[in-house]
Amino acid sequence: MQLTKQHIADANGNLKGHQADYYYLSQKLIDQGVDVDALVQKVADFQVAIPSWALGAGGTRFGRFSFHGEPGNLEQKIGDVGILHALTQTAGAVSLHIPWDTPTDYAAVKQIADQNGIVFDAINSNTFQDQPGTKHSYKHGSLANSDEAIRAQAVAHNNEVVRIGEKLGSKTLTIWLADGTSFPGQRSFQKALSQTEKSCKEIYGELPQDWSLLIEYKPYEPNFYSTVIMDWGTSFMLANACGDRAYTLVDLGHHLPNSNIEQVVATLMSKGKLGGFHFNDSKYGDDDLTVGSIKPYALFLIFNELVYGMANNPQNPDLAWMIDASHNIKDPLEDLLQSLEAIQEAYAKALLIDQKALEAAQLNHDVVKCQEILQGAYRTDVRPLLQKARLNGGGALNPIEAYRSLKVREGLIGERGKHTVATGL
Ligand code: RM4
Ligand code: MN
Ligand code: MN
Repeated sequence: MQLTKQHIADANGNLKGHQADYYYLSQKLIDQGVDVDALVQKVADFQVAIPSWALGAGGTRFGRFSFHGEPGNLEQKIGDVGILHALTQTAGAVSLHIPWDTPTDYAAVKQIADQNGIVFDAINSNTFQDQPGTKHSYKHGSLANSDEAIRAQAVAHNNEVVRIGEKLGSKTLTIWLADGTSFPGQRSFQKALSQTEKSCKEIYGELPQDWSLLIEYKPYEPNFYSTVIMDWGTSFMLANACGDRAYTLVDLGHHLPNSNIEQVVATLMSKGKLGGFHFNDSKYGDDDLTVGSIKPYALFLIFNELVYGMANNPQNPDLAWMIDASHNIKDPLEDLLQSLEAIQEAYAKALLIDQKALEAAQLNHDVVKCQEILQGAYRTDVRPLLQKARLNGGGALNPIEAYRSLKVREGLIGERGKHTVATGL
């Protein structure tokens, strides 16, 4: 099922209401000195990768309720990303997870991606599960394992993932490790960390010259006592040990409650070491909920630092943006549409912050004014700007309404059947 511009224009119908909203908001912003066209263009240029594992229903430890019409293979998954991109014009990339989504027919996969305007962003390895046919088990760790043969197998897997990515045009490898311990005394912290550093350096050493390495961190789960790469500091240290093209990746759900993620972002960007970003939202742990569904103001504050860093830290690379959410009870595509909208909304609001006025208020120690500036931007309803950015690219006025009125899920069920199950967690 491919959505054409005509399908979407039909679903959009009359644009008069939008035009009136856009006119009103843009006049107000122009009066405030905002370059509205430039802002709309920035929003339109912001592309977020969809992970191949997020297109089916996610499970929990207690069960998994699959969703009808799930993509049954990689080609269908890319087709789903194409639907998201056609509607939103902001999901022009896919992030594959190997071996869940190892291509069997590269030419076919590339052709479907091309047809849908999708590129291959960061590619993810998986040494947190055992795969059929592998000699050694990762039950007691992979890159951190005390057994050299197991570490070698995990390093070889990462090298293989890079070779797969090279065939698709990807330029970035993301490593997330489950390695850690569930009980005190189970393993030496120091040895686990130094083995991990050695393994990461081996992987980095085999990377093509135009590739980068992203190192993700997470404080706990699946291990409940310790995780080897537990926080941004550990990831930063490993990235520095590897070299210039190794960076830290921040996943919003991978922090202990109440961590100041915006400050982590600012610190890493000032050092030129923030390479990737995984969006989701959470209440308690790595909940992988829809972006902006729980803490939208925190997301806005994080975007404030990202926007500042993108403008002021030329030493920091372009970031690999990805949604890393799981959809246990919603239609995965509708959930992703909600996440994409929330990301753009937070980004557009952060772009509205008057950085000069904020700096002046900071230098005057005018704490009240600083808060007024941030909250003034946050309270602006920027949705007409997002609509404008989408419409300029041929996208939907309201992606979820269009998805429903075009009966996309019904179409997918018709093509794939009710009981397909996507690979992933
Ligand atoms: C992890 C982490 C990784 C993702 C896996 C599926 O918690 O967020 O980024 O690859 O889940
Ligand atoms: Mn992640
Ligand atoms: Mn996670």
